[in-house]
Amino acid sequence: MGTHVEIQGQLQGALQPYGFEIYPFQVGWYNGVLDPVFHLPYPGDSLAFVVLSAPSMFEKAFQPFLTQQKLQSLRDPVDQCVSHHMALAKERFPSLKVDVIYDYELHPNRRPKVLMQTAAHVSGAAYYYQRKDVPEDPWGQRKMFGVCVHPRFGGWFAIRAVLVFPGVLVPGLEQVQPLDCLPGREDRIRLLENFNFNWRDGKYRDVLPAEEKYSADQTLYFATPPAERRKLLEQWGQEQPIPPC
Ligand code: B12
Repeated sequence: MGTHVEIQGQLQGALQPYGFEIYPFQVGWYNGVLDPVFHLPYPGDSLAFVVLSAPSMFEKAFQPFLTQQKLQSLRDPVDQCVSHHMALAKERFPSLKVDVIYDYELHPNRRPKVLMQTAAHVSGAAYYYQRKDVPEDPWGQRKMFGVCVHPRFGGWFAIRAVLVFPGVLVPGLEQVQPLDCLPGREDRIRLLENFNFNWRDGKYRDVLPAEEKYSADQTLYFATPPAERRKLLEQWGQEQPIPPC
Protein backbone atom coordinates (compact mmCIF):
# COMPACT_ATOMS: atom_id res chain seq x y z
CA MET A 1 0.00 0.00 0.00
CA GLY A 2 1.48 3.35 -0.84
CA THR A 3 0.44 4.73 -4.19
CA HIS A 4 -2.24 7.36 -4.10
CA VAL A 5 -4.49 5.20 -6.30
CA GLU A 6 -4.37 2.32 -3.81
CA ILE A 7 -4.96 4.63 -0.89
CA GLN A 8 -7.84 6.34 -2.66
CA GLY A 9 -9.39 2.94 -3.47
CA GLN A 10 -9.20 1.84 0.17
CA LEU A 11 -10.65 5.10 1.44
CA GLN A 12 -13.43 4.98 -1.09
CA GLY A 13 -14.24 1.42 -0.08
CA ALA A 14 -14.43 2.46 3.57
CA LEU A 15 -16.43 5.66 3.14
CA GLN A 16 -18.51 5.67 -0.04
CA PRO A 17 -21.03 3.07 1.18
CA TYR A 18 -21.84 5.44 4.06
CA GLY A 19 -22.57 8.47 1.92
CA PHE A 20 -19.16 10.15 2.04
CA GLU A 21 -17.18 11.42 -0.96
CA ILE A 22 -13.40 11.83 -1.00
CA TYR A 23 -11.16 13.96 -3.21
CA PRO A 24 -7.33 13.91 -3.18
CA PHE A 25 -5.08 16.95 -3.16
CA GLN A 26 -1.52 18.01 -2.42
CA VAL A 27 -1.10 20.02 0.77
CA GLY A 28 0.86 22.56 -1.30
CA TRP A 29 -2.18 23.40 -3.45
CA TYR A 30 -4.07 24.26 -0.27
CA ASN A 31 -1.23 26.19 1.38
CA GLY A 32 -0.60 28.00 -1.89
CA VAL A 33 -3.85 30.02 -1.75
CA LEU A 34 -3.93 30.70 2.02
CA ASP A 35 -2.33 33.21 4.36
CA PRO A 36 0.63 31.57 6.15
CA VAL A 37 -1.24 31.43 9.50
CA PHE A 38 -3.60 28.86 7.97
CA HIS A 39 -0.93 26.63 6.40
CA LEU A 40 -0.90 22.93 7.19
CA PRO A 41 2.52 21.91 8.54
CA TYR A 42 3.43 19.24 6.00
CA PRO A 43 5.67 19.14 2.91
CA GLY A 44 3.85 20.59 -0.10
CA ASP A 45 3.62 17.34 -2.03
CA SER A 46 2.05 15.39 0.87
CA LEU A 47 -1.11 13.50 0.00
CA ALA A 48 -4.36 14.68 1.58
CA PHE A 49 -8.07 14.05 1.01
CA VAL A 50 -11.09 16.17 1.71
CA VAL A 51 -14.16 14.24 2.93
CA LEU A 52 -17.67 15.48 2.09
CA SER A 53 -20.94 14.12 3.37
CA ALA A 54 -23.53 13.65 0.62
CA PRO A 55 -27.23 13.93 1.48
CA SER A 56 -27.45 10.13 1.84
CA MET A 57 -24.93 10.12 4.74
CA PHE A 58 -27.83 10.77 7.09
CA GLU A 59 -29.62 7.55 6.17
CA LYS A 60 -26.55 5.44 5.32
CA ALA A 61 -24.34 6.35 8.28
CA PHE A 62 -26.06 8.51 10.89
CA GLN A 63 -29.36 6.71 11.47
CA PRO A 64 -27.69 3.25 11.64
CA PHE A 65 -25.05 4.73 13.95
CA LEU A 66 -27.77 5.85 16.36
CA THR A 67 -29.14 2.36 16.67
CA GLN A 68 -25.73 0.63 16.88
CA GLN A 69 -23.64 2.91 19.10
CA LYS A 70 -24.25 4.49 22.44
CA LEU A 71 -24.06 8.28 22.09
CA GLN A 72 -21.65 10.18 24.31
CA SER A 73 -23.53 12.87 26.14
CA LEU A 74 -21.28 15.85 25.52
CA ARG A 75 -20.38 15.56 21.83
CA ASP A 76 -22.45 16.43 18.80
CA PRO A 77 -24.10 13.21 17.52
CA VAL A 78 -23.24 13.78 13.82
CA ASP A 79 -19.64 14.56 14.75
CA GLN A 80 -19.49 11.30 16.72
CA CYS A 81 -20.80 9.42 13.70
CA VAL A 82 -18.31 11.06 11.34
CA SER A 83 -15.36 10.36 13.63
CA HIS A 84 -16.49 6.75 14.03
CA HIS A 85 -16.29 6.32 10.23
CA MET A 86 -12.95 8.14 10.00
CA ALA A 87 -11.55 5.77 12.65
CA LEU A 88 -12.79 2.77 10.62
CA ALA A 89 -11.24 4.24 7.47
CA LYS A 90 -7.92 4.73 9.27
CA GLU A 91 -7.90 1.05 10.26
CA ARG A 92 -7.43 0.23 6.58
CA PHE A 93 -3.92 1.72 6.79
CA PRO A 94 -2.23 -0.05 9.72
CA SER A 95 1.26 0.75 8.45
CA LEU A 96 0.65 4.41 7.52
CA LYS A 97 0.33 7.54 9.61
CA VAL A 98 -2.97 9.25 8.91
CA ASP A 99 -3.83 12.61 10.48
CA VAL A 100 -7.54 13.43 10.58
CA ILE A 101 -8.62 17.05 11.04
CA TYR A 102 -12.33 17.79 11.49
CA ASP A 103 -14.32 20.81 10.35
CA TYR A 104 -15.03 21.88 13.93
CA GLU A 105 -11.44 21.67 15.23
CA LEU A 106 -9.95 24.95 16.40
CA HIS A 107 -6.51 26.02 17.60
CA PRO A 108 -6.36 27.44 21.15
CA ASN A 109 -6.67 30.96 19.64
CA ARG A 110 -10.01 29.82 18.01
CA ARG A 111 -8.60 29.75 14.49
CA PRO A 112 -9.96 26.76 12.53
CA LYS A 113 -7.36 24.06 11.98
CA VAL A 114 -8.46 23.53 8.38
CA LEU A 115 -10.42 25.74 6.02
CA MET A 116 -12.72 23.15 4.56
CA GLN A 117 -14.03 25.28 1.71
CA THR A 118 -10.54 25.98 0.41
CA ALA A 119 -9.72 22.26 0.65
CA ALA A 120 -12.92 21.44 -1.27
CA HIS A 121 -12.00 23.93 -3.99
CA VAL A 122 -8.35 22.97 -4.52
CA SER A 123 -9.24 19.26 -4.61
CA GLY A 124 -11.84 19.90 -7.32
CA ALA A 125 -14.72 18.72 -5.09
CA ALA A 126 -16.81 21.92 -5.03
CA TYR A 127 -16.20 25.43 -6.30
CA TYR A 128 -15.70 27.94 -3.47
CA TYR A 129 -17.56 31.15 -4.42
CA GLN A 130 -16.17 34.14 -2.58
CA ARG A 131 -16.89 37.81 -2.64
CA LYS A 132 -13.90 38.36 -4.89
CA ASP A 133 -15.58 36.14 -7.54
CA VAL A 134 -18.19 38.90 -8.06
CA PRO A 135 -16.89 41.83 -10.11
CA GLU A 136 -17.88 45.21 -8.67
CA ASP A 137 -19.89 43.65 -5.88
CA PRO A 138 -22.77 45.59 -4.32
CA TRP A 139 -22.01 44.93 -0.62
CA GLY A 140 -19.94 47.94 0.45
CA GLN A 141 -18.51 47.50 3.97
CA ARG A 142 -20.40 44.28 4.75
CA LYS A 143 -18.50 41.10 5.53
CA MET A 144 -19.66 38.38 3.13
CA PHE A 145 -18.84 34.74 3.82
CA GLY A 146 -18.10 32.51 0.85
CA VAL A 147 -19.85 29.22 0.06
CA CYS A 148 -19.01 26.05 -1.89
CA VAL A 149 -21.38 24.64 -4.50
CA HIS A 150 -21.20 20.97 -5.44
CA PRO A 151 -21.99 20.16 -9.07
CA ARG A 152 -24.44 17.37 -8.11
CA PHE A 153 -25.66 18.35 -4.64
CA GLY A 154 -25.72 22.15 -4.96
CA GLY A 155 -25.56 23.26 -1.32
CA TRP A 156 -26.95 19.98 0.09
CA PHE A 157 -23.72 18.64 1.58
CA ALA A 158 -21.15 19.37 4.27
CA ILE A 159 -17.38 19.26 4.33
CA ARG A 160 -16.48 17.07 7.27
CA ALA A 161 -12.77 16.37 7.44
CA VAL A 162 -9.34 16.47 5.87
CA LEU A 163 -7.16 13.37 6.01
CA VAL A 164 -3.42 13.87 5.60
CA PHE A 165 -1.00 11.02 4.84
CA PRO A 166 2.21 12.71 6.03
CA GLY A 167 4.60 10.03 4.77
CA VAL A 168 3.06 9.76 1.30
CA LEU A 169 4.44 12.22 -1.23
CA VAL A 170 2.61 12.61 -4.53
CA PRO A 171 4.48 15.20 -6.61
CA GLY A 172 2.83 13.86 -9.78
CA LEU A 173 -0.79 14.16 -8.61
CA GLU A 174 -2.74 16.15 -11.19
CA GLN A 175 -4.92 18.97 -9.98
CA VAL A 176 -8.56 18.85 -11.09
CA GLN A 177 -10.27 22.23 -11.24
CA PRO A 178 -13.69 22.39 -9.56
CA LEU A 179 -16.65 22.80 -11.87
CA ASP A 180 -17.71 26.44 -12.05
CA CYS A 181 -21.46 25.79 -12.07
CA LEU A 182 -22.31 29.47 -11.55
CA PRO A 183 -20.39 31.50 -14.10
CA GLY A 184 -22.94 34.35 -14.10
CA ARG A 185 -22.51 37.41 -11.86
CA GLU A 186 -26.21 37.59 -10.91
CA ASP A 187 -26.31 33.92 -9.87
CA ARG A 188 -23.23 34.42 -7.70
CA ILE A 189 -24.80 37.48 -6.06
CA ARG A 190 -27.99 35.54 -5.35
CA LEU A 191 -25.97 32.63 -3.91
CA LEU A 192 -23.87 34.79 -1.59
CA GLU A 193 -26.84 36.87 -0.46
CA ASN A 194 -28.90 33.78 0.32
CA PHE A 195 -25.99 32.20 2.19
CA ASN A 196 -25.24 35.30 4.22
CA PHE A 197 -28.64 36.87 4.81
CA ASN A 198 -31.15 33.99 4.63
CA TRP A 199 -29.21 30.81 5.27
CA ARG A 200 -31.85 29.50 7.66
CA ASP A 201 -34.37 29.05 4.83
CA GLY A 202 -31.83 26.88 2.97
CA LYS A 203 -32.49 28.56 -0.42
CA TYR A 204 -28.76 28.91 -1.06
CA ARG A 205 -28.66 25.11 -1.27
CA ASP A 206 -31.00 25.20 -4.29
CA VAL A 207 -28.91 27.58 -6.37
CA LEU A 208 -28.83 24.83 -9.00
CA PRO A 209 -31.06 21.79 -9.40
CA ALA A 210 -29.61 19.12 -7.09
CA GLU A 211 -29.50 15.43 -7.92
CA GLU A 212 -29.96 14.50 -4.26
CA LYS A 213 -31.16 16.61 -1.32
CA TYR A 214 -31.65 16.16 2.39
CA SER A 215 -34.62 13.96 3.35
CA ALA A 216 -37.46 15.40 5.45
CA ASP A 217 -35.91 13.85 8.61
CA GLN A 218 -32.51 15.31 7.86
CA THR A 219 -33.89 18.77 7.06
CA LEU A 220 -35.83 18.75 10.31
CA TYR A 221 -32.77 17.55 12.25
CA PHE A 222 -30.46 20.28 10.97
CA ALA A 223 -33.14 22.97 11.28
CA THR A 224 -33.51 22.08 14.97
CA PRO A 225 -31.21 24.06 17.27
CA PRO A 226 -28.32 21.82 18.43
CA ALA A 227 -29.48 21.93 22.06
CA GLU A 228 -32.84 20.40 21.08
CA ARG A 229 -31.59 17.75 18.65
CA ARG A 230 -31.23 15.03 21.28
CA LYS A 231 -34.88 15.38 22.18
CA LEU A 232 -35.71 14.81 18.50
CA LEU A 233 -33.50 11.72 18.39
CA GLU A 234 -35.23 10.37 21.49
CA GLN A 235 -38.59 10.92 19.84
CA TRP A 236 -37.42 9.09 16.73
CA GLY A 237 -36.15 6.27 18.94
CA GLN A 238 -39.59 5.95 20.54
CA GLU A 239 -41.35 5.98 17.21
CA GLN A 240 -39.31 3.09 15.86
CA PRO A 241 -41.38 -0.07 15.47
CA ILE A 242 -40.62 -2.78 18.03
CA PRO A 243 -38.37 -5.28 16.24
CA PRO A 244 -39.89 -8.73 15.69
CA CYS A 245 -38.62 -11.42 18.09
C1 B12 B 1 -16.28 29.87 11.61
C2 B12 B 1 -17.39 29.29 10.75
C3 B12 B 1 -18.59 29.98 10.73
C4 B12 B 1 -18.78 31.35 11.41
C5 B12 B 1 -18.10 32.43 10.55
C6 B12 B 1 -18.22 32.20 9.05
C7 B12 B 1 -16.90 32.34 8.28
N1 B12 B 1 -16.89 31.84 7.06
O1 B12 B 1 -15.89 32.88 8.75
C8 B12 B 1 -20.33 31.46 11.50
C9 B12 B 1 -20.78 31.00 12.89
C10 B12 B 1 -20.94 32.83 11.22
C11 B12 B 1 -20.78 30.42 10.47
C12 B12 B 1 -22.05 30.36 9.99
C13 B12 B 1 -22.49 29.44 9.05
N2 B12 B 1 -21.80 28.40 8.55
CO1 B12 B 1 -19.91 28.07 8.96
N3 B12 B 1 -18.14 27.56 9.30
C14 B12 B 1 -17.19 28.12 9.99
C15 B12 B 1 -15.91 27.28 9.90
C16 B12 B 1 -15.77 26.46 11.20
C17 B12 B 1 -14.62 28.07 9.66
C18 B12 B 1 -14.73 29.18 8.60
C19 B12 B 1 -13.62 30.18 8.83
O2 B12 B 1 -13.37 30.63 9.93
N4 B12 B 1 -12.93 30.58 7.81
C20 B12 B 1 -11.81 31.52 7.96
C21 B12 B 1 -11.85 32.55 6.82
C22 B12 B 1 -10.71 33.55 7.03
O3 B12 B 1 -11.65 31.80 5.63
P1 B12 B 1 -12.02 32.40 4.20
O4 B12 B 1 -12.99 33.49 4.33
O5 B12 B 1 -12.35 31.24 3.35
O6 B12 B 1 -10.60 33.05 3.75
C23 B12 B 1 -9.62 32.26 3.10
C24 B12 B 1 -9.90 32.12 1.61
O7 B12 B 1 -10.35 33.35 1.09
C25 B12 B 1 -8.49 31.78 1.13
N5 B12 B 1 -8.25 32.17 -0.24
C26 B12 B 1 -7.69 33.33 -0.65
N6 B12 B 1 -7.65 33.35 -1.99
C27 B12 B 1 -8.16 32.18 -2.44
C28 B12 B 1 -8.35 31.71 -3.73
C29 B12 B 1 -8.94 30.44 -3.90
C30 B12 B 1 -9.15 29.92 -5.27
C31 B12 B 1 -9.31 29.67 -2.76
C32 B12 B 1 -9.95 28.32 -2.93
C33 B12 B 1 -9.13 30.17 -1.47
C34 B12 B 1 -8.55 31.42 -1.33
O8 B12 B 1 -7.60 32.51 1.99
C35 B12 B 1 -8.32 33.00 3.13
C36 B12 B 1 -7.50 32.74 4.40
O9 B12 B 1 -6.19 33.10 4.22
C37 B12 B 1 -16.22 26.36 8.66
C38 B12 B 1 -15.62 24.93 8.76
C39 B12 B 1 -14.16 24.96 8.44
N7 B12 B 1 -13.37 24.38 9.31
O10 B12 B 1 -13.74 25.46 7.40
C40 B12 B 1 -17.76 26.35 8.61
C41 B12 B 1 -18.48 26.37 7.27
C42 B12 B 1 -17.83 27.42 6.38
N8 B12 B 1 -19.84 26.81 7.60
C43 B12 B 1 -20.77 26.26 6.88
C44 B12 B 1 -22.17 26.55 7.00
C45 B12 B 1 -23.10 25.66 6.19
C46 B12 B 1 -22.62 27.59 7.82
C47 B12 B 1 -24.07 28.01 8.07
C48 B12 B 1 -25.06 27.88 6.92
C49 B12 B 1 -24.64 27.37 9.32
C50 B12 B 1 -24.80 25.91 9.27
N9 B12 B 1 -23.83 25.21 9.82
O11 B12 B 1 -25.77 25.40 8.74
C51 B12 B 1 -23.90 29.49 8.50
C52 B12 B 1 -24.03 30.44 7.28
C53 B12 B 1 -23.19 31.67 7.27
C54 B12 B 1 -23.93 32.86 7.80
N10 B12 B 1 -24.80 33.44 7.05
O12 B12 B 1 -23.74 33.24 8.93
C55 B12 B 1 -20.18 25.26 5.90
C56 B12 B 1 -20.17 25.80 4.47
C57 B12 B 1 -20.44 24.71 3.45
C58 B12 B 1 -20.32 25.24 2.05
N11 B12 B 1 -21.15 24.70 1.17
O13 B12 B 1 -19.51 26.07 1.75
C59 B12 B 1 -18.75 24.99 6.54
C60 B12 B 1 -17.64 24.65 5.55
C61 B12 B 1 -18.94 23.85 7.57
C62 B12 B 1 -19.08 22.45 6.97
N12 B12 B 1 -18.75 21.48 7.78
O14 B12 B 1 -19.49 22.19 5.87
N13 B12 B 1 -19.74 29.57 10.12
